[in-house]
Amino acid sequence: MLKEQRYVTTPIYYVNDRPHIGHVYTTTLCDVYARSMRHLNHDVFFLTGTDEHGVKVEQSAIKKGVSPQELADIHSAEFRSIMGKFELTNDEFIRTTDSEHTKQVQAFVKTLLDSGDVYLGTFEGWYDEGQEEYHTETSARELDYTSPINGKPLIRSSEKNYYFKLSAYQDKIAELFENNPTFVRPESRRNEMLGRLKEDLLDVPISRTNFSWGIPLPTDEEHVIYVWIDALFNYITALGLGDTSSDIFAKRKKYWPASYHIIGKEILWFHSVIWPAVLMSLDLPLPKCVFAHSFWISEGKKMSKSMGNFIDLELIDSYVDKYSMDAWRYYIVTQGPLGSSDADFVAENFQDLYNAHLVNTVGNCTSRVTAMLGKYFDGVVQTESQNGKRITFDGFDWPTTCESAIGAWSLHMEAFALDKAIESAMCLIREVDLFINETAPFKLAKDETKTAELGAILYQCLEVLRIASILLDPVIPSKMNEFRTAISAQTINDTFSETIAWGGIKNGSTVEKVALFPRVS
Ligand code: ME8
Repeated sequence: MLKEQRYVTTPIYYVNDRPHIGHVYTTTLCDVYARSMRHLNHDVFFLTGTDEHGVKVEQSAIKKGVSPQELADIHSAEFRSIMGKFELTNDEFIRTTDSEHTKQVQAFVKTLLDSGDVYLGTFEGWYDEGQEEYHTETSARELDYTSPINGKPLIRSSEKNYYFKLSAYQDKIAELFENNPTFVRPESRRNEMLGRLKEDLLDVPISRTNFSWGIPLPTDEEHVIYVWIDALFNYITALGLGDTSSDIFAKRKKYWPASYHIIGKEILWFHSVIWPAVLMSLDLPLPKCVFAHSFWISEGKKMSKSMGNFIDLELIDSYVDKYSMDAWRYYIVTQGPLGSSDADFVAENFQDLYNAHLVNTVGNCTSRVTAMLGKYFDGVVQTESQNGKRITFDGFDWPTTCESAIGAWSLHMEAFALDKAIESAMCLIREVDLFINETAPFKLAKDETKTAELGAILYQCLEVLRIASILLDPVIPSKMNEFRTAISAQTINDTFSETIAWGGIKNGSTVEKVALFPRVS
């Protein structure tokens, strides 16, 4: 079967500081998407990594008395370690100090220099040091001359740099937005960009001279490549697109263009305007979608170390220890800021959601069904048929219900509506609870003439739970794996449509009682 490619990327993370909930969140979203696309038998490439050059890293290193490379090594290793820890299944972890990356960035910049889209010029504007970004007079005024990210004053600054003629791409970018209404999602973010695109586009620096920790400009030693240009290229250098004679290119060129660049809202301009214009200049295809989620805030306020509401790895660990890694993943993916509003991380909400969704729904239903099979049939799965005919129950056409849930799940996952996809699986489980309440197997168990019905009810419950467990697998992989092992279900193999089809559980197979999500107070 010919597989389709799916390429999903996270931003690459700055190594001037340690990872926090924001980084874990974006990467987990991509992980859920990547896992679901693998289940759907697509050929997936999931990229993450670290952004290691620039003033911020240079200055942090000076403060700590280490070299920028040493600082980058320490923090990049910590970012890499969160991948294993949070069960994030990235296929590659790129570092912008990797020689494969730097070599290709120089090659791309050389092509830009030769294309006529780059010139040496002087620019004066309002500079956000933390974000390494220039603002025009209008946008600086709107921001009250302070950084929207860290609140520090913008600095009036003038620089002689190489500039990319973003202004020459004004019409093409406008066309891109017009012709592809889903190029930027969600729609509210797209509208923000459309608003900004009404102003004349300013050319953007691609080189800097005020620091040295960066990739040297191939044609002018006084300049290093601007960290944002260096960083954006990671999405294609990881695939070897800048070195067409490499093995990496031969193996990975098929993944471009990306299906999704998943990012936070604060870096959307770079990804949805500057990056496409650079790709247009290089004559390369554009990513299919840039999806910008909103921010986690904490206990009602912007996260800040000085306010004491910062969600760092240590705090995350305390949740993982108390509730399990899967519970952590479930909470951030279903309650996180995927849409246009920020999401508030509140300890009480975590506990409530854990109890309602994981303990009372997934945990309770799986333990209820496996316990009844143990009690009434010694843990042996019965057939759902009698005299060659399926026993059915009024109002519950399970094969059809499951089929439509699987269809909805697939569509939502493909569209990166992860919360909706997960909800379609949770609905199945709630319906199993309803089925149990309506058919009352515990009553049938008292009547020997009803053994066939009882066996059929429990078969159907277990089979729906098995199917739901495959659909929930991308978000809570360990627990769902534990469940499928306990019910002797086959592993999720290469043919999704067969594995997920009704009838996967064979009668005669054995089932152990499970307790997936213990109650926590
Ligand atoms: O911007 N809530 O790196 P970075 C949710 N190196 N997500 C958050 C968040 C929050 N409160 N805070 C951060 C950079 N994030 C550049 C990117 S890409 C070519 C270069 C997440 O370490 C979110 O994904 O500051 C955001 O875009 C990213 O972390 C920024 O990470």
